[in-house]
Amino acid sequence: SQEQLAPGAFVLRAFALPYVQQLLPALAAIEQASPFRHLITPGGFRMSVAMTCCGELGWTSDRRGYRYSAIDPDTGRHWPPLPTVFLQLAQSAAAQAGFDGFMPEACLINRYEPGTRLTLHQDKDELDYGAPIVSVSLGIPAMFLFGGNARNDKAARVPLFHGDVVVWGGPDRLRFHGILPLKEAEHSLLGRQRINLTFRKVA
Ligand code: MD3
Ligand code: FE
Repeated sequence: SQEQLAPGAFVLRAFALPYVQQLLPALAAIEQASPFRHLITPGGFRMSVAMTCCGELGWTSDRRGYRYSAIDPDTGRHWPPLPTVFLQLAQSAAAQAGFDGFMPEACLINRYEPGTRLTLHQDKDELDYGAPIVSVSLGIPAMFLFGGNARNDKAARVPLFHGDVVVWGGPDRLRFHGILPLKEAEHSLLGRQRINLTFRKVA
């Protein structure tokens, strides 16, 4: 099923389910090469979400700022390449929402446990706001906050479940968004965690 949250935001319920069996081993290999870590924000706070990346570029943060980098600062090596199954999933979801030819350079992988949250923010570290963002939810459910173009605009709440894919297009690219603290839960394949894959074209 397909729901439209806004002119450029489409929820593809359960779209990733046929890919899960291939996604999980690919994820395990990435995690082994570039382990999850809690980044420090430029303001000096440790993020409660644990992150890693794959693809040509990865998103990272430290006291000096947020940026994309070809090198994982924790390993000193390139981020692991984007697995073929990741690319296939991202491209077919984008095409389903009307974005043909999506070529993501970066896949940010966020790991949430019960209690973990992501405060309301904008994604402004990419240069190409024309390309969509594709996000894949795996594991325990989360409540996504979909705000407006100003921080104080009232945010809609959208529950996201295992296998859901959201495609965020042009006009909604700069909306404030976040994740409420996750409720205690356990998923049969992923245990007490939610994994979110976010595919982006950066430049
Ligand atoms: C809507 N991640 O990594 S993904 C992030 O579930 C991030 O881990 C959330 O926000 C997560 O920056 C949400 C979906 C998402 C990503 C970017 C957006 C939604 C967006 C940019 C604009 C509007
Ligand atoms: Fe974001």
